[in-house]
Amino acid sequence: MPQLEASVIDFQSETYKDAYSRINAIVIEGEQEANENYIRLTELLPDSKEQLLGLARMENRHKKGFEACGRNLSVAPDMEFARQFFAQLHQNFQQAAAENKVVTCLLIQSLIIECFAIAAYNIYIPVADDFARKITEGVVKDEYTHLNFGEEWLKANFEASKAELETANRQNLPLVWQMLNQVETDAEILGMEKEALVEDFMIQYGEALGNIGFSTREIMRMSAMGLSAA
Ligand code: PL3
Ligand code: FE2
Ligand code: FE2
Repeated sequence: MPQLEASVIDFQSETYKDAYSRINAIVIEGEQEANENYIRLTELLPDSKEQLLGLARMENRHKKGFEACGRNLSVAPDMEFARQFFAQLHQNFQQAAAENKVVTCLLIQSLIIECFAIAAYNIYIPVADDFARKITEGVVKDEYTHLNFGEEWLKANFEASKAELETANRQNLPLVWQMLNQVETDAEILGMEKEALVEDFMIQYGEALGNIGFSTREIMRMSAMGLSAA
């Protein structure tokens, strides 16, 4: 089924607003956790403190933007659903941070979560209402700079990070496919196809792994980790 066009979507229907209450909450929670994760990373990477605080401030702005998108449609975000949605990834980040595993933290936040966000926002933009489209277009530009922060650091420390990156990828990427399955139905109501989300994610994530220094063969193996079970 091709992507729906924004012009045929009824943004005020109960079906749309019900699905939006969960997707909007996920995005708000994701931006909130991203804010906290970059602040936490300042303790692991004190030399990059100012830059990380800048990223954290952007995440806070993104959160406010998406809260406005929900209000604009008179939708109350289901934050409890969203906290559950991120629980496992959240716990993995917390545990890695407690163990000072900066490579794992960067993989979870700057690669996986940012690529997930970029894919979701890119696919959402053509089917969003006018208000949300403008907000999301501004946000997605910032997300590329967050992804770039992780890429640059991991590229500069590639040989020392490689083994930990592969382990962290194996532990965390399957969670993304599970998360996508959980929102598949709601995303479709918003006009977003799961296949398009998977494809865009694989492109962003594969490119990121290539920029860091992985070979094409390694990228193929890593970026499909856990996908067959999804
Ligand atoms: C980090 O800057 C942002 C983290 C947000 C993560 C969002 C993941 C969204 C996945 C849900 C798929 C539907 C997207 C809807 C777009 C508004
Ligand atoms: Fe963000
Ligand atoms: Fe971000």
